[in-house]
Amino acid sequence: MSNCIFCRIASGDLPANVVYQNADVTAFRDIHPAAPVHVLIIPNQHIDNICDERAYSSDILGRMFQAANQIAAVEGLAESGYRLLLNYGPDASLSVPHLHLHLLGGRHLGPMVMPA
Ligand code: DGP
Repeated sequence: MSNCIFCRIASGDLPANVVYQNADVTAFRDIHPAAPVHVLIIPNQHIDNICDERAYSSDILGRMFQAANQIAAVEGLAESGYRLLLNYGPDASLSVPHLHLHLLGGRHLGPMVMPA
């Protein structure tokens, strides 16, 4: 999708700090990092979000998680640990309508959800 920023990053049309890319996925550092390591893993093909049927018509979710785990190891997080996070909808503050997985680590990440 030509007007999707993450499609444009995956195609190389828009600059980003890309840390990993293969035929299926691209991973790049988040522009607003919430942790010392904050990488976004996206499918190269446009998939709107986790409710999009296209997320399930291939093994793209598995490939995204596999890439995330490989990147975590390269980033030195294998022993200290890390968090994989996927937002959907306004309550989760989803802001970019292209499926993406957040890889966060490099410090203690605290509680999974901010207490109410
Ligand atoms: P989410 O809230 O799950 O939709 O997170 C989207 C993330 O994408 C957010 O943490 C900021 C990041 N982001 C948005 N635009 C860009 C961009 O142009 N480049 C990079 N590297 N990250 C972006």
